[in-house]
Amino acid sequence: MPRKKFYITTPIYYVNDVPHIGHAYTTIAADVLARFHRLKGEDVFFLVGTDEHGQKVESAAKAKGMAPQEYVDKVSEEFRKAWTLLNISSDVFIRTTDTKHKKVVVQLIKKCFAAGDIYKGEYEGQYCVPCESYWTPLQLVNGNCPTCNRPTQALKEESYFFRLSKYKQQLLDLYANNPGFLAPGFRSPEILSRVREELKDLSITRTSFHWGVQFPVDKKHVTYVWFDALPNYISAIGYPGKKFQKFWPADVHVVGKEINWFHSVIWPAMLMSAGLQPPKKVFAHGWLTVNGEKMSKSKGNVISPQYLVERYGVDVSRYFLLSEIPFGQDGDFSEKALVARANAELADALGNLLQRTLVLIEQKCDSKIPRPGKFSAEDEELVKASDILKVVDKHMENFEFHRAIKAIWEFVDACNKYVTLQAPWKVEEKKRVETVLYVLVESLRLLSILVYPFMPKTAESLSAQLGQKIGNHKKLVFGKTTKGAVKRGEVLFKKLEVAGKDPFSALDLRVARVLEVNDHPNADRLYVLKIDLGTEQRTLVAGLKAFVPRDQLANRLIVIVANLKPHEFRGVMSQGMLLAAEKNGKVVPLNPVGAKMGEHVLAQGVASAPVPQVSIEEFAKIVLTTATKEVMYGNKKLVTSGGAVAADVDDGAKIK
Ligand code: ME8
Repeated sequence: MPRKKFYITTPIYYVNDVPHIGHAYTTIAADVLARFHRLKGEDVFFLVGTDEHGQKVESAAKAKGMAPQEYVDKVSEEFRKAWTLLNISSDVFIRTTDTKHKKVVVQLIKKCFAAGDIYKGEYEGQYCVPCESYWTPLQLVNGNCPTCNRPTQALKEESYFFRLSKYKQQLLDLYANNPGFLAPGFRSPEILSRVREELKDLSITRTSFHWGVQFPVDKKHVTYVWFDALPNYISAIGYPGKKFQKFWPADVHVVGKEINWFHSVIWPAMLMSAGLQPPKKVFAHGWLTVNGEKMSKSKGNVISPQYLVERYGVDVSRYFLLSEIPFGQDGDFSEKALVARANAELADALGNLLQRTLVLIEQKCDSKIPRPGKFSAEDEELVKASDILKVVDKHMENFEFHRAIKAIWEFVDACNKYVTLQAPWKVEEKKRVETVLYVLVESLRLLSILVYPFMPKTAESLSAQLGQKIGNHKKLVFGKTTKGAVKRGEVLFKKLEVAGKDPFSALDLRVARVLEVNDHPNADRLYVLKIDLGTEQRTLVAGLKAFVPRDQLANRLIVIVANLKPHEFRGVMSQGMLLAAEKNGKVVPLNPVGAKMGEHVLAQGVASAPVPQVSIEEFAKIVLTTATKEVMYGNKKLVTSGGAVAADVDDGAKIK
């Protein structure tokens, strides 16, 4: 019997933005499924990648003064790095600028053309440039784009169309014959009614920009970004070759709800036109907010995968995102909730269970896993409680990660209760002690397999500390013959704290280089600076014009509050604040002597744990001053790798 195959994909993310927690959320969920299906013994193919063409990307490259290819190479690499950080076990990272991919796009378009499904027409409509979407007057919200709420523009251009309307009945049949196709189920009524009522032909080419796949039917045209992006799911598995024959149709495309229409309607219709099978399922999950707010660059509350991993660790972040929010629903990411869950469920429940068990085996059995004696009723009860694979499997099949985790943690709780009640440290009879400890080791071995998809590193450490190799689902049966010696290593989870206790630790002070100094268009006393943080460029507004000549600012290093809530100064948004020292009417920017661009500025002896954002009021409570021309936080110096941060003013200056 050949192994069952499982082909799972994430969206390919646009490279006009750097990776953030929203992208991480989808990708982690898909990774958990991929790992779960590997444990089931299936032949898994897991695809991730980047969407690199289109007007948005062309404009983003231009804004950075880079050639499009150079720009997409750079940002695509950031996604790759983020997925390595988050321990994503993808098989292929597809890029739409790959030559092989572009060939498949052309092949697919030719097939649709040959089927009579592509024709030339004229497109007229309200167009949203950032979203690359035309909208009908009915779809606009107060005249603005319904997705991003920005103004749209009336546009008319020659365009090729895809006969989407022709596939109405076939699409409705697809949904009717495959009840699991539109998932989660509560999203299907909206798709069904839109397909029934508003299925129009789709404009699939543009002439207004160049960065994309040339349209094979007419070289003046560039292929619309979705007609270029969606085929990644077949180009990545070598359409029309052997791998494609083996893995297509995809078992599931995991996407965010805002791109459900493209995946559930347009993509199957394209495939039908080309004579190919539609995927088996599109799962559209909900939207994440951060502390109750929509994430946005201008709000400055975007959380990066690096931040998550550095601050909380990869497994804690993975666990939290999937245990907290029912997949499919909208949900909120809050660091307070993360810390509470991590401490209770990970450090206290799972971490302590392992720790207690290992210490007892060291003390009572010289680190060797003992042979069990006869099982008591309580032992048998725990064995029964360990038999949860079926339940977990059912939840995973339904994409209900939070339920799967809950079922696993019920077992963790049962184990903890068991240790407390059996209290092996008090028991006299040696065989009974050994039996209890054996039951615990075996339970933890099962847990290592159960938690593996969610927290692979933790699972590996857990099984290594038990002296075992991590198993698959075949090994997920409570046995009586597990042998070996335990090897206590690092604790699985350290206790976390919500931000630092010292208010300074919430700050993200960083060294930046000034690239440009311009006058503020609407304010006499303000400069508008363009600065470089190494990882990104930003705009800052600074009230220095009366104090510092332009040429003394240009190209020098400064210190900024990088996580200050962005603020608009007379029409110019300042993304952070330059720090300067003021005393007796003299104002000088802080001087990070010998520092490197982008590095963090710390207060000696204060742990740094920057939060995503601080308000100006919070910042104002943190008093910084100067002593002997150095910048101080209380009696602690502000430092970089170059030493103390300097400010050429008298002692006791105010820093702001
Ligand atoms: O749409 N909450 O790319 P994209 C949850 N290139 N998920 C979020 C999120 C949030 N706040 N923000 C983003 C595109 N996502 C196209 C896809 S596929 C052939 C082409 C996740 O960079 C979610 O998965 O805008 C969403 O669908 C995706 O990122 C959008 O990524």
